[in-house]
Amino acid sequence: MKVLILGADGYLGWPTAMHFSAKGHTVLATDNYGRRTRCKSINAEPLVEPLNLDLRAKHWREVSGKDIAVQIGDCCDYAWLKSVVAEFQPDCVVHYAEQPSAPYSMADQGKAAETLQNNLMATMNVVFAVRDAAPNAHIVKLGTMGEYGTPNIDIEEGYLTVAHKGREHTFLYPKTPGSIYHLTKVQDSDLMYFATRIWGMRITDLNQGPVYGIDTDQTMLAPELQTAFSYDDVFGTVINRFAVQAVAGYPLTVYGKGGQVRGYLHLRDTLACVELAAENPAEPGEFRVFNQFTETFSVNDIAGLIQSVGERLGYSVAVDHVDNPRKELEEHYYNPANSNLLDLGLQPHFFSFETIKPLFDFIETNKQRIDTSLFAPKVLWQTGL
Ligand code: USQ
Repeated sequence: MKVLILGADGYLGWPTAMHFSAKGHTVLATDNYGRRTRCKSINAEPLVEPLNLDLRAKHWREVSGKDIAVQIGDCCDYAWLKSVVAEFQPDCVVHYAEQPSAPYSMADQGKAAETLQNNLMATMNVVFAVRDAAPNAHIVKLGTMGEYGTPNIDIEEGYLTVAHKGREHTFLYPKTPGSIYHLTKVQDSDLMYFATRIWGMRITDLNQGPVYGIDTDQTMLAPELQTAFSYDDVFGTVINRFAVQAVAGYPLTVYGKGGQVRGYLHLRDTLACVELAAENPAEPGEFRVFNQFTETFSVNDIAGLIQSVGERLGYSVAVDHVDNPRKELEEHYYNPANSNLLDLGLQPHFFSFETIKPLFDFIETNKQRIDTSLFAPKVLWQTGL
């Protein structure tokens, strides 16, 4: 397959590019380095800032003998994006090119507007570029489990059949997002569903939970192939943050009561899921939704798991409950379905000492770079930064 990866400089994007390349696909990796700009703008550098894409592609060539082509550009620039799609003629477009942080989107009006502008414009441009320049290509789009929120009924995969006054209809599952960022993902989903119904496009929406881990078969091959790893309160996800806090000897920052449940997955499983979606494309006119996580945990569960792994590795790990900066339910029903990817053959890497130890090893190696001022949450959902 010819696979176009949009947002290839991110935590998920670069490992995805190497994964497809390792499997023998032809990969074009693009990014506008927006993640780097945003991290710098809030003084929240990753634990290790990776090499730029050209240099990483060069190292990948040396290590694997395979090429990843790189183009730097912004998906909000339609002329650029359309020319990339027209020239490359992808079979599959993996779309990660969004502002991915809920706290960032809640910091102030400017960052909320930037998130809306970037995410909605990028997705609209991807849809039009594929429709007009490579109409048979399959779009694999990163959505989020947070689109659903935490409703008091089971969460299905994408759709809900509603019985009303003796008749039935199947709709996109009703969404209750909890941040401006998550709201943009809901709006993306509506736009893409529209594109499949009206223009017969082929789109898979991967509603992913928070990802953790640093190691994949390819990132482990050389330090130069590392991906971006954030642990700050804005761009870091909770399991990665807790692992860094454990290594730094900082009490784990459980927000509020810690009963918030989400669906989690290891970085390795993100790659497997995206590959499964790409290799089993949606049909023309089909808007396919997969809930992309492997197991559910409350924040308290995660704190306990990180504490036990950390203590087994010789760290002394305390758990703190800090005032919740977000507006979210801290005790709630949560029962999301996730059988679609398992049915396609996903074999999960569940949380365990073995799956989490490489993360602790990576953090220990870079321990001197940890900035403990990045641990406490600073963005309040009610008042911003
Ligand atoms: N949390 C803590 N302590 C922390 C950090 C987070 O208790 O130090 C809690 C949050 O309040 C939340 C849960 O942990 O209840 C998950 O937070 P998170 O920061 O790991 O994840 P979130 O902000 O929801 O966003 C992340 C990614 C986003 C992705 C989303 C999937 O940044 O790109 O879409 O996970 S999901 O959460 O399913 O919407």
